[in-house]
Amino acid sequence: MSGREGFRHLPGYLSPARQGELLGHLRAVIAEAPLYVPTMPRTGKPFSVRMTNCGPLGWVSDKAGGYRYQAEHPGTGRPWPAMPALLLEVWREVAAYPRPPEACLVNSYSAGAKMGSHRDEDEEDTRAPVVSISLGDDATFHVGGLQRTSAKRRLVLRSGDVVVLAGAARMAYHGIDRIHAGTSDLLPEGGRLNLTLRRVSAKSG
Ligand code: MD3
Ligand code: FE
Repeated sequence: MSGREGFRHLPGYLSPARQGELLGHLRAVIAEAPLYVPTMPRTGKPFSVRMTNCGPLGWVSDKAGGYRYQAEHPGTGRPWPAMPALLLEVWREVAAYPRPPEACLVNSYSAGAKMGSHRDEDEEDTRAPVVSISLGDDATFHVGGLQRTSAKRRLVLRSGDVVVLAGAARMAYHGIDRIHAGTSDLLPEGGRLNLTLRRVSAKSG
C-alpha cells in the first residue's frame, strides 16, 4: 500500500505574520518547558533533535522508559504548558477531525540534526490525523509506505508549510534527512522547529 493517500502538503500555509506570532508563543513554551535531549530506548543513544511539548500530553523517550506520552516534562516534573490558541486554530482549519489535539511535540533541529525513518505508532487514536508545522530553515523530508523498504518520495519542507497526515499516510515511514542551514531568517539562531499536533487517546478530551 502506498503512503500517498491522505498525505497533504500545504506550502506556505502560515503567513510570515502568523509564523512570527507562533514563534513568540513557542519562545514562551520553551522558557517554561526547556528543550531537552531525548535518548533511545534500551541503548540510551542521544537524539540529534532536541524536544519539548505543550498541551495535556507530551511525547518523550529515554533509555529506561522508552517511547511514551506523559503529562509532565521529564526534566522539571511540571505539567507541559498549555497549547497556544493559534495551534488549536490551525488544527480546526486543516484536520477535519472533531476532537482537539492533545499533544504538540516541538522538535528543534540544529544544522547537523536529522530524524531517522520511523512510524508514529505510540498513539491509541490512529484514526486522527497528525498535523505538522515547519518553522525556520528548509528541511529535506522523506515519506515512504507502510513498510520500511517501500519506495520513498523526498520533498523540501519550508517555513510556514503545514503537512496533514491522514488515512494511509498516517502510518507511513518518514523522516528528516537534512537541514539546509541559512535558508530562512525566521530564527535568529538558525535551525528548524517542527511542531506535530496529535490526538493520543481514543476517548475523552
Ligand atoms: C508522515 N517529525 O516528530 S513532521 C515526528 O519534521 C516527526 O520533525 C518530523 O516525524 C519533523 O514524529 C516530520 C511531518 C510528519 C509527521 C508525522 C507523520 C510526517 C509524517 C506521520 C506519518 C507520515
Ligand atoms: Fe514522525
